Amino acid sequence: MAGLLLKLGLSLVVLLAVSFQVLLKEMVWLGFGIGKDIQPLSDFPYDCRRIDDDPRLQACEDMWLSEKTRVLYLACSDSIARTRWLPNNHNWNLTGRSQRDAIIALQIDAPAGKSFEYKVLQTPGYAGTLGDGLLDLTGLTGIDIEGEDRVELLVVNSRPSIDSATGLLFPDQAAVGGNSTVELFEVRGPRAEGMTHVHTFADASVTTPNNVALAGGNSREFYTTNDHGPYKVGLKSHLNMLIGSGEVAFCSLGKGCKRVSKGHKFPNGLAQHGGSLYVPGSAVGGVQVFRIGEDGDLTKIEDIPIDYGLDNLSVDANGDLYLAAFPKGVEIFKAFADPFNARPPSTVIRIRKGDDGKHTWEKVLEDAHGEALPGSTTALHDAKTGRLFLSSVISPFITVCEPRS
Ligand SMILES: *[C@@H]1O[C@H](CO)[C@@H](O)[C@H](O)[C@H]1NC(C)=O
Ligand SMILES: *[C@@H]1O[C@H](CO)[C@@H](O)[C@H](O)[C@H]1NC(C)=O
Ligand SMILES: CC(=O)N[C@H]1CO[C@H](CO)[C@@H](O)[C@@H]1O
Repeated sequence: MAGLLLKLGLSLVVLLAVSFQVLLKEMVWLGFGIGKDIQPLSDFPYDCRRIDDDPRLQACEDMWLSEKTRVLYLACSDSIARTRWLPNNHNWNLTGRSQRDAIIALQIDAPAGKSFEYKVLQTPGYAGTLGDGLLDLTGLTGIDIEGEDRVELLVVNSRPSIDSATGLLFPDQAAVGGNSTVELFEVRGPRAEGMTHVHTFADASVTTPNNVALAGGNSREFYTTNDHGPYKVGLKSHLNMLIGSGEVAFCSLGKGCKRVSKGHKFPNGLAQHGGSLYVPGSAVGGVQVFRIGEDGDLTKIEDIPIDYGLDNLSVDANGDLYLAAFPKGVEIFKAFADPFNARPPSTVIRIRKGDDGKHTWEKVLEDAHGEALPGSTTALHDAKTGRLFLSSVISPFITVCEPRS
């Protein structure tokens, strides 16, 4: 037994040493932005403004634009609470858990001062965890239902775990990890005051979900990234970027979920377009492209190497992909430590498919000094107006960039 343990221990050390050599170099380069020309905002043809005096537009991890109804849905939280409770970041302080996470429905064609008219969507009838009615929002996607004004939203809900022995929340969540689920809601019309809960996806293959993407033309089948893979807590959870424990899972209403891809290094905001699934990596730059097959199975078809730590991807109406990226990965950790004062640099990258079917990328916006952009975790392009919306899991504001005419 001792021999076996030693052997296991040794192979782990060897594995780590090898990973360190290969990976650490790349991570250090990405982490400190070595060898990059990080440009100031003024180099780009946009006028950007912060919407920074609105506590409801805080810590909006993710966004989805309903092209049909021109409503931008944002998964917003509370910047301070994010530093207390965020299972994907190993923050386990239940006392500090946000009491006001909500989906914000922003009417992007109805300006109101420097902001826009919006509704904070209520969730009547949604029980939350043990009847608290709370949501713990991170990833979000949605779909316009054909022939109707209705949209359906899928959200990642990073909930705390319940101790089945006591029927109460585990007092020490750090020991057991959270109980993240994916929730399906429907919103009836662009002016709706609330959203109706339709289904909770809770599954053993959905362990550390970070973001969601539809698999096809409905909300009943989707992909989610387990950013830490199966490891919610413990050493392997902390080493996820080195050991590449990240996964992609596929869920189908009624059939449950299964893991369809492994070996990812902190995969996060994935996106689907035209039968392909795009999975970015935060720890090691680049986007992996998969073809969606039978029953959610994935076949890798392309690697798009990009030397930035990448975050959430979104697709616009033209089929272009927009990526929020960290020119200096380490700066985002500072933002987590002090959300109200940090000025992390950020970059927005656009990926386009060429006539030869291959993808190329270019930088469309960068903010070397953190003048106006949040430490972006999501960038969304409104193809109709050319505007860019930027939001961040931690920043206490969102940013709107208007193309300069
Ligand atoms: C947990 O959160 C509460 C409320 O925000 C805070 O007062 C407390 O200091 C936090 N505890 C730790 C250990 O950080
Ligand atoms: C996790 O959430 C699901 C769905 O609400 C629930 O059935 C399950 O008991 C929860 N498990 C834990 C450990 O909290
Ligand atoms: C690295 C990072 O911040 N990625 C974010 C991408 O979006 C998911 C959910 O939308 C967040 O949980 C991640 O933190």
